Amino acid sequence: MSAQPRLAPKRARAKNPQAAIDSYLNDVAARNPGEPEFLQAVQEVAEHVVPFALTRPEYQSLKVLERLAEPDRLISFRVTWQDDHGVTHINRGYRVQNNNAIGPYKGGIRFHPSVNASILKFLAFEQTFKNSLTSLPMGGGKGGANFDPKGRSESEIMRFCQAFMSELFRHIGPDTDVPAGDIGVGGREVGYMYGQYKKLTNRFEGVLTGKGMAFGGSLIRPEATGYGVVYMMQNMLEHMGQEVAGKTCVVSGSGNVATYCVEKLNELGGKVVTLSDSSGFIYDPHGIDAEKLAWVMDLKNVRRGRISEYADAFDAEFHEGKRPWGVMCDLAFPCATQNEIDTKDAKQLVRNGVLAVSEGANMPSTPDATHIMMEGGIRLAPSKAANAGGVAVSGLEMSQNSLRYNWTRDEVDQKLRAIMADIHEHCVTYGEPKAKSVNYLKGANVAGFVKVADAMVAQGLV
Ligand code: NDP
Ligand code: 2IT
Repeated sequence: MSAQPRLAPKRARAKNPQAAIDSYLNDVAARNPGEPEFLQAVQEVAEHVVPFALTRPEYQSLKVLERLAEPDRLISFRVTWQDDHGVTHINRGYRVQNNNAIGPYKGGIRFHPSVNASILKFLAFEQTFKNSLTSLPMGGGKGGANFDPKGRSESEIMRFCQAFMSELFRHIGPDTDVPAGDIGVGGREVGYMYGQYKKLTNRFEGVLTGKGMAFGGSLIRPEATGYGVVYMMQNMLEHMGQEVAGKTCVVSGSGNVATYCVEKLNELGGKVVTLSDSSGFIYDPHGIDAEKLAWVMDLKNVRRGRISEYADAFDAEFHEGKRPWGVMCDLAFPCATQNEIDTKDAKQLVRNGVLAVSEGANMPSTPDATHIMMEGGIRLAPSKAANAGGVAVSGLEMSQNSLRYNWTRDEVDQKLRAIMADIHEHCVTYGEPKAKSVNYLKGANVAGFVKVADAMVAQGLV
């Protein structure tokens, strides 16, 4: 048989782009009923990638886009554990291995009560494009469980992580699939999962990233996502002849991504006036400086408290049940969760004259909100580009584990800055550089797609 891919039939090549997008999305919708988040993620990519794929017949004949939207594997398993009172609990664990055309599956683990197949399939799909953008050899995957860590004791967290890994270990490996953290999973949980993996396999290897520094972690990995989100913003602002210094910034969330985003904004002379959690947001008109940020990190990582407590400790307002997008600012950084900016929020951001948005959370804006912001003149760095710094430094952690060596903080930070600058450049190249405003969404989608698609074509129908 010829190694050359077959050309698509003439009919397919002549298809008009909108008809091709509709047909692709209808097919994905029919195969994945009741999975709105997954469909949303595919839709966001299809808008730009389907028309691009129409120009390459081999992508069509080998159904590259269709294969990308059908995970290689979705593993679902029971997680059984006992709480401190001896009560037995059953949760559902997952690992979605979306695509490994350019490297082992790679992506975080989320522990949150909302976790289901749709959310993890959306995240694994996004991760495939994001990892490609980093230029490092990593495929796309995501995992998690519908476990709520809130209010759980240290020993309950440990037992849950061990129970989760007791099944996951047989599906992962340093050259197969390398998980890391995400919502509800940080250094503590990665440590417990690593310990259980080692116990079960008797192997000390780079099977997880985000590990502690004493057992194979990388400097800057905890900071990387938040720092990267700000480096992306810096690159966008430079492109517009602007800078972070002196800008008022609104940040949502108060976890890993949000807090290191604030740290970097402070370092660059920005003024951050909000943080949030699932109960509401705080508004501090004086700015969340380094001292207050240290207090927040202790609140969230040690005392495991609520952001409302900030308003009692400092001269600030707490807005219960609200999101921060109505607060006047120049720059916005959604760093909590998916769909946290809806059309109403987007219109408000446009009305407030916001210059640019850098998305720290995965898919934080609804599709309509994204269009409203972009059409309203806001420069928008989509999550798969803006938050890629986290997985990029995970990739660097894998490199260091393979080398059995550690780079310095400065070496890792320099590499992270270079990767984010490169991602920005790719977005500009593919995102209509001649137009008045760069379409970063289109740029990220197409640039992320090309490398994966070409690798899939080269590897044949597998
Ligand atoms: P954390 O668990 O450290 O923090 C999550 C924060 O978001 C908390 O403040 C949490 O509030 C809030 N939050 C979570 N769910 C909701 C919700 N449904 N409504 C409102 N607020 C919510 O997670 P991370 O900081 O790691 O992750 C934040 C986002 O960044 C996620 O979208 C994640 O996928 C993305 N991301 C993370 C990376 C990483 O390296 N960690 C890398 C790239 C992207 P509460 O405590 O009340 O739940
Ligand atoms: O969404 C993400 O990119 C992450 N949660 C980080 C994944 C990783 O493997 O570091």
